[in-house]
Amino acid sequence: MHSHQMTTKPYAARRAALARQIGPDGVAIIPTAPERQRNRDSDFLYRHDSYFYYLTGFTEPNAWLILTGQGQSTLFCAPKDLEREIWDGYRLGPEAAPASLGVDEAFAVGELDLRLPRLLENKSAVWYPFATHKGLETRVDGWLSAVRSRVRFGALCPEQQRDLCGPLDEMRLVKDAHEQDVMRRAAQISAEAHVRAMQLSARMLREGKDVREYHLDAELLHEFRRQGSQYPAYGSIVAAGANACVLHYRADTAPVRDGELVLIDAGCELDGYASDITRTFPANGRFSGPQRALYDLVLASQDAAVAATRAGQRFNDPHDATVRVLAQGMLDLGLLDANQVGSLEDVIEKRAYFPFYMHRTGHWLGMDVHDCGSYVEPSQLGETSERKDPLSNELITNRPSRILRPGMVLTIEPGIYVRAGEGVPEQFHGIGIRIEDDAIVTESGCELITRGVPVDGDEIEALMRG
Ligand SMILES: [Mn+2]
Repeated sequence: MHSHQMTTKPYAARRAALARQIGPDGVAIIPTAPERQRNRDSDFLYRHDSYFYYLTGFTEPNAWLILTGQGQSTLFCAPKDLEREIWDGYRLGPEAAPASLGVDEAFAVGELDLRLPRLLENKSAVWYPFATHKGLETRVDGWLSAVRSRVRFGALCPEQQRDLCGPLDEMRLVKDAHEQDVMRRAAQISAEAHVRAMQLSARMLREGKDVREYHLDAELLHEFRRQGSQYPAYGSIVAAGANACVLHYRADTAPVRDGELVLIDAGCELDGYASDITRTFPANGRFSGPQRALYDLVLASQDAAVAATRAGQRFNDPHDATVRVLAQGMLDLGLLDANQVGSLEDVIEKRAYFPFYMHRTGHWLGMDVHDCGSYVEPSQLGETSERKDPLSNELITNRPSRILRPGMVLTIEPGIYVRAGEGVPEQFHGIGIRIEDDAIVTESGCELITRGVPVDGDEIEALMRG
């Protein structure tokens, strides 16, 4: 896709860092993703494996990276085949791979079974991603038994199998300069796509047209592709009116009505990296009073979360900050009745806000939209405490949540979802709002990389005016 023009430096640096972690007697096996059939002889659009791409920058299917703890890298890839390339497209091929990708050597993927046992010989541990590739364990078994059949000639067979996800997830959690740069560009493209979708909605309504969710979805896609993004990073949510209260709603055929809100949760993937933006805006470009009251509450809760996002804070801190602001707002706006639920502290303690705010305030973001990386602090794994969940009565084991470090990237996405129901003020019925931005953690705070599309209510109205 873009391997011919890429720099090999960041990938070589990551391979070297991983080699150090698996140790001189280790060897790692990293396959890319398989092609997947959609129906009959059509495949789904191909997407490489994120771990594999992280270490190679290579986007072709049918490829494997073998990395020794001494830093020797071997790539197996599809061989040049002019006839196949006429049908399926260009292949890099093993002859060109070392110069193009910076690996030490490369072979045709058909030689994998022949060569792999030799690469595993005399190593003490074989590393590969556990529970990630169907059938990989069985293939490793086969290669190990091939090594074992040679032990009487003096070969040593690895005695340990280790999960490569451990060290790789930790590495991927902190984004290097190259990754941050790609993520900033992905975020900017997505922001511009959101601006266009907002403007299209207002314009079509002004022109008296029949606006559907798919019109706005098409506008997003157009801008993603126009700016070189390969595809959406996840299924775009374009939810008109009360559809916004369905958390995993997808862009469908529902009409976008004058007077209602539209919630769009969509982001492009650029060169392997995701962006993830949610904006909620009035379809016609003007908030009603109740819409604006809830909108400003969610925005205030996001401000609080942003203020709680910096190196040294914990992953849960932005969520706790969000909940405090949202819970107070629910009391103030009459969504919660203090006579029934008690004080702010009671609302937080008993999770009484849950019917209107039922998800977490963020997640790691990277190559995968819900990116890898542990949410608990590795240095405090043993510090457990137990509490009873006030809603389910389940006993939950808590561990201290992750301490944020510069270069970690997370989303900050509070929301409020008001379904019609008894005791719920009617003016808020069917309103669903979420505001989501992507943040790179810095020493002193965080860098919001998605503010190319505004969040302020007045600014959104201004950009939607004709
Ligand atoms: Mn998200």
